[in-house]
Amino acid sequence: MDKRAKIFVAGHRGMVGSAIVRELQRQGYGNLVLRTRQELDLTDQRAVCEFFGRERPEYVFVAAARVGGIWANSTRPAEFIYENLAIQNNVIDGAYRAGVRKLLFLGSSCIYPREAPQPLKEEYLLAGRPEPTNQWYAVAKIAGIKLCQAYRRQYGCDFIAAMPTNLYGINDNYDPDGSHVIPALLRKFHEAKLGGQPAVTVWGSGRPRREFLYADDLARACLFLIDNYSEEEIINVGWGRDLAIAELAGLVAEIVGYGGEIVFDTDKPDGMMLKRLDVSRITALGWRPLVGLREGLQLAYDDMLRRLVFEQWHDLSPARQPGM
Ligand code: GFB
Repeated sequence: MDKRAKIFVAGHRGMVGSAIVRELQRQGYGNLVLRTRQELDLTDQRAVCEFFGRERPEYVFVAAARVGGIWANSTRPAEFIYENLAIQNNVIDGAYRAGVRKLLFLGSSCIYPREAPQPLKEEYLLAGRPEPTNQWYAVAKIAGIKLCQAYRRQYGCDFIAAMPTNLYGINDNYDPDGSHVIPALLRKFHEAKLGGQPAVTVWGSGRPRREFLYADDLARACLFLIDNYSEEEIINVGWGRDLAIAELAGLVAEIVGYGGEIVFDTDKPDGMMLKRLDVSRITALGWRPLVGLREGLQLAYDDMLRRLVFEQWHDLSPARQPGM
């Protein structure tokens, strides 16, 4: 990308979009087009079409999505399937009509079949049924991948799709019912420490394993892929290393400084037991993550504390986050 290129980051207020904007600015890209949800509703086809016709960006990062943790995914299926389908239909088709030079669509590791072999290779897409707790989100994201592939085949658009592993970082969502596991645990252990609570409850058995990537590492990967990847095939972004949720809970307790007991609520879902990405394709291109889990958790905790000084918990729970 030329440093003067006009770049639209869809979803720039959420965790992933804001990380992409930070990275673009850090690398000296100054011609960014950004719209809040109030300024441009991405589920509104006409508004999105008009926006693209008027602004004519050259590059697009699709980081806007309805995202959430396991509980939000399983209890609000209509929002997860409808809003994601609408946003990606409008943005991808609008980008094609406006002659965008390159677009990067963000999917998620949950697009892979529940029973797929580990680690998850890109070719396992659609080789089996998705995990039931997030099937609605997965089906929408798979449709987004297929849109990019179809527009490439029929219209020759340079639209690529990256599949990040579970993400965390600055600007995360801390709503207890909507959040992913890392912000949920940071908040639970922090509140338990302040309140002197003897135990913290962690959902599920603690046995599922997850891989976590710091959002700023994903942002670096997105810029890297825009410059170095132009294939129809999807591409995974992660570490290729995972840990059990019980181990993660221990690590978060240590970082927060909580010394009480950790108990597991097996009435809550485990979701996929294993979800580790095969990252050989992106590492062969020369990209690697930089922020390890312990360091990233400390940075995320510092961000949570900083935001809490100025805001209340309900302000740390945005309705729509970019996503995975
Ligand atoms: O992060 P999480 O909600 O997403 O949950 P998924 C990961 C694991 O952490 C699950 C456990 O086994 C949860 O049961 N867990 C333990 C908790 N305590 C908590 C807690 O307090 N809150 C939460 N949220 N989890 C999501 C998908 O699946 O992953 C999305 O639903 C998306 O569609 C995202 O793909 C990346 O990894 O299970």
